[in-house]
Amino acid sequence: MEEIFDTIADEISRARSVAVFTGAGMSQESGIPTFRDAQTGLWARFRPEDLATLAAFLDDPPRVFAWYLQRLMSIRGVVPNDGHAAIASLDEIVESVDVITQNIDGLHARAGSASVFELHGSIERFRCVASGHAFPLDAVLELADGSDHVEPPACPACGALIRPGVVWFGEMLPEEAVAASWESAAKCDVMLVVGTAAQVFPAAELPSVAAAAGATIIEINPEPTRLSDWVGYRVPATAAMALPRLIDRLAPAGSS
Ligand code: BV8
Repeated sequence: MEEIFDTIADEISRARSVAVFTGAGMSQESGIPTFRDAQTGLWARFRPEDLATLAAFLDDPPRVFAWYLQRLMSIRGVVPNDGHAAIASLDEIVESVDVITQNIDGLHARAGSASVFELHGSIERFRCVASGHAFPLDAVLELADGSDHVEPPACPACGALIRPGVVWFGEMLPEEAVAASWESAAKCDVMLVVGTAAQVFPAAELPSVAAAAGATIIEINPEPTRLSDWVGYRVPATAAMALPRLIDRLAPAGSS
């Protein structure tokens, strides 16, 4: 496997622009369960449309709000892993680096990546379901009691329910993040695709957008995905194992 790291490092060293497209696998080694892992996956116990939709929230606000509170508390307890740190260090090596993430855990920004587009929002943001007014995270954290039912607070301005600032199934992705992500994918020389099964759309279209524009696609994932047959390079390894090995070749030890 060593030679593939040399080849990929050479591709990146010649790139002016790199896009890093990440999914739940990126945070798995930080201790956050992915969605599809059979045993620990968040969806192992229910179907996504059962909870991750506006309809589910309006149907049973305390149950859905409690699920996000539980996930928020678990994310508050973790830190970025060596994979997040390696991606952040690309900012010092490549002229232009954008991180396009499907993750809602905020770990790329906490690791220090300067340009992060959150296609599916953030679990650390909350807003009024009616007006979209932001609601303070601290006020939400005070409600966390680990239970399966937590009454969402009411918007102080209009009394409507406060909801998580994530993109639910059936909801449009944030316009700004979409525009920036599609632009980044269309202009990058290399796209690293890390830790995603590429099954959720429209985000999963991004590797094809980059490839159509002539980018080299590099997949880092211990398991094959629907992309694996056509990507330029496939590294059958985890994010926290593969990415630091790649960076070591790009910024030899002791370099500034
Ligand atoms: C939209 C936030 C359009 C919430 C998420 C039928 C009905 C309705 C909609 C649809 C439909 N059919 C298709 C759709 C579109 C739908 C969709 O794609 N559905 C899928 C299920 C088929 N998409 C949408 O609804 C989107 N909106 O289309 O709107 C529209 C049009 C008009 C008008 C209005 C709207 C919105 C999608 C966003 C949903 N929100 N998250 C929350 O988190 O609760 S999605 C959520 O799941 C994540 O954000 C992520 O995107 C996705 C999980 O995927 P992955 O990240 O890939 O994770 P997964 O577990 O699947 O895979 C992990 C991978 O990592 C694996 O490959 C594994 O091998 C690997 N791995 C594991 N460990 C490691 C590792 N890799 C590296 N290192 C490791 N250590």
